[in-house]
Formats: sequence, structure tokens, C-alpha cells
Amino acid sequence: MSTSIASTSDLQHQQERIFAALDGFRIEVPSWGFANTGTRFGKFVQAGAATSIAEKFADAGEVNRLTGAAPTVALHVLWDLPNGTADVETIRGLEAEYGVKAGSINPNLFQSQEYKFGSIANPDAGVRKAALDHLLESVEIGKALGSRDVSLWIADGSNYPGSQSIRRRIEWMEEVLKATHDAMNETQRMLVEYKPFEPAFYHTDIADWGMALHLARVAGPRAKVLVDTGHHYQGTNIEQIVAWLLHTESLGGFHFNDRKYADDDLTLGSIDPYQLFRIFHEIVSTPGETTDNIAYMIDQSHNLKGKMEAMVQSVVTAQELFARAALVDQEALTALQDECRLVEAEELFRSAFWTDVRPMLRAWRKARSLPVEPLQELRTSGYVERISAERGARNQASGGSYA
Ligand code: PSV
Ligand code: MN
Ligand code: MN
Repeated sequence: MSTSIASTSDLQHQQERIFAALDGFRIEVPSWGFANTGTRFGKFVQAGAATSIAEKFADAGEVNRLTGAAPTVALHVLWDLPNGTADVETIRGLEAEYGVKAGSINPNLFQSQEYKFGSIANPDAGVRKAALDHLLESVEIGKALGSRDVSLWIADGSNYPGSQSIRRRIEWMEEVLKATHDAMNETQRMLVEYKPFEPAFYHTDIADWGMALHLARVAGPRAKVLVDTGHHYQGTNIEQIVAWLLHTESLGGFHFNDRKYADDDLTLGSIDPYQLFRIFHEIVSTPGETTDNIAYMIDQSHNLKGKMEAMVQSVVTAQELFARAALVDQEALTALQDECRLVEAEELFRSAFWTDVRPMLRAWRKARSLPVEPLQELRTSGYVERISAERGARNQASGGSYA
């Protein structure tokens, strides 16, 4: 394989691929990524953290202005619409004001006291009914906002062997998810997220992609699996899971974040950018796959980094790694794979990963009238200083709650 310097026509070809990839790439930001969050040991309050849903929309709007790639914001019902459907009008007003739309609707089945022993898998039929009611309200919120995805993460599980029936809880979950799916309209989807542990430490009711896929299938045709990159055991081959979900047409979307140890919720690609490249490669190498069917979402929280900076870093990193994945010459790779030319195949793959696409990203931003250096633009715009001055006292006083 030639390793010579790319010719002008190669570069032009690369540019075309990258521009096309970036034009079609969108990633959703989480409302909770702008608010004060912490670890179970405490929170470090940031002066500029969002203290209301309006401020979360303002921040999301600013991230979209800077990157041109984040037009929607994921909402968590309990934190962002505490009055349920009664808050829809407020959200509509914020959409109009800040130029970003409500994205996925995330029911919250893990904070209320009644969910101590589970929500949709609770042995108490009354609690399961309360959980279903919340899911149904979330479906209605989605309908009212014209948002496609209701995104479920179920924290249910148990901490001690023998203390719960794993099998009966499966049946209870099937029942509730099916009833939720039945209530959705034709344009809505249900995303089922899995996570192996935390908060439960012995068994988690939806612990891996096999369990999520089964439940999605039982729920109905518009239920798909959501892969949160932080929700796997160390060493899990996540791109292989993605390939299987693509093959079975059951990949609904992602919660992207990075981690070193567990569900660390660090900024994208900060620890292992190659992994995110490999995940994107599975998608771009699937014939006929369009990114419209896959919800790319960020799910991260920053205890130490500035919220705005962290979010811009993550969106830009996602664009860079997606662009790099789009550079892989699929035809050439397939030929090398078929002939089992292992090193050449790997080198072709790695070369795309090691390509510095940043100059082409700058060219793309210029061509699309976006700030050429989003992070730099954030710094010089004075946005963070302004929100810190406006919100500082409130953050100090509240100790930084979600509300
Ligand atoms: C749980 O760890 C999770 O990944 C779920 O997606 C939640 O909705 C989100 O984090 C915020 O707590
Ligand atoms: Mn998640
Ligand atoms: Mn998580």
C-alpha cells in the first residue's frame, strides 16, 4: 500500500467526503449537562451553571450557534417538565426564543421514594402502575412537542442475591413497556437503554443489549436499543454490539460519553477517541444506513470542566471522529479484508483515524458561515462571563440543585 503524500485530487476527494459527512451530522445535547451535577461525594457549584429550563435552552442554543451541529436538546421530564404536559407551552416558547428544539424525552423512574424497590419491575402492582402513568405522560409530552424519541433508562435492580425474582421482574417490565409502546403514535419511537450496574449492585433488570433488545421486541416495532458508551464492562467490544444492532435493525441511538473506569460521563473521546471512531465506522460502513435513523446524543456531566466548554468540546470531537470514520475507503477495505491482507487492512483503517481532519473542519465551518474555531469563539464571545455574572448568586444560594 502506498504511503505517499496525498495528491491534490485525493485531498479534494477527502474534502468532499468530509463536507458531506458533516452536513448530515447532528448530535443532541442533554439539558442536564448544563446544570450543576456531581458525584455521590458532593458537587462543585459553577457560577455559570444553568439554574432553570430557560437557562438550559439558552446554553443549548449557544452551543448550536457555535457548532451548527446541535439543534436539539434532550429533556428529563422530572427535572425539566416537573408539571408534565402542563409545561409543554413553556418549552415551546423556549424553542422559539433560543432556536433549538426539544429532542428526546427522558422519563424519570429513579428519583421518587416510591421507586426504592424498582419502578416498572417493582413487585408492587401499584408502583408499576405509577411508573406506567409517568411513561404515558412522557409519551404525551413527546407527541405535544413533536419529539420523536421517548428514551428510557430503568434503574431497577436489586442489591442482594435471592432478594428479588429476576424472572418475574422480566414479565412485569414486558407488560409496562408494551403498554407504553401501544400509546405511542406512528412517528414516535421508544429507546431502551441498558446499564450493567449502578445504582443496583447485584442485578440490574436491563443490564445489557440482549435484555434491552428482547424488551424492545416485546414492546413493539418502534422500540429500539440505546447504547450508552459508559454502560459496559471494561474491555467490552462496543462496536461489535453496534454492528449486531445495525444488522438486526434495532439500533435506536447513542448516549455518548467517555470513561476510564465505570459510568464516568467524561467528555467524548477524552480517554479513547479510537473507540468512538470504531463505533462511527460501523455505522458509516453499513450499506444504506442513514444517520437519520440513529439518535446521536451526548450524555455527560462535568463536575470540574466548565459546562459550556465541555459541551462544545464534545460536539466538536464527535464531528472530528465522524469525519475521520467517513474517510475510510470502504471499497478498498472490503477488498483487503476479503483477501485477508490483515496489516494492510488495519493500516488503511488506522490511516483514516490518524488523519488530521481539523483543517477540513475549519474549511467546512467557513463554507457554512459558522465560527471557524468554536471553542475560541466561546472564549472571546464573553458568554460564559455573562452567564456567570447573571447566575452566580443563584448558584451560590442553591448549592447547585437541578431545578
Ligand atoms: C444513567 O446512568 C444515564 O446514563 C441515563 O441515561 C440517565 O437518563 C442519565 O444517565 C442521566 O442521569
Ligand atoms: Mn445514558
Ligand atoms: Mn449513564
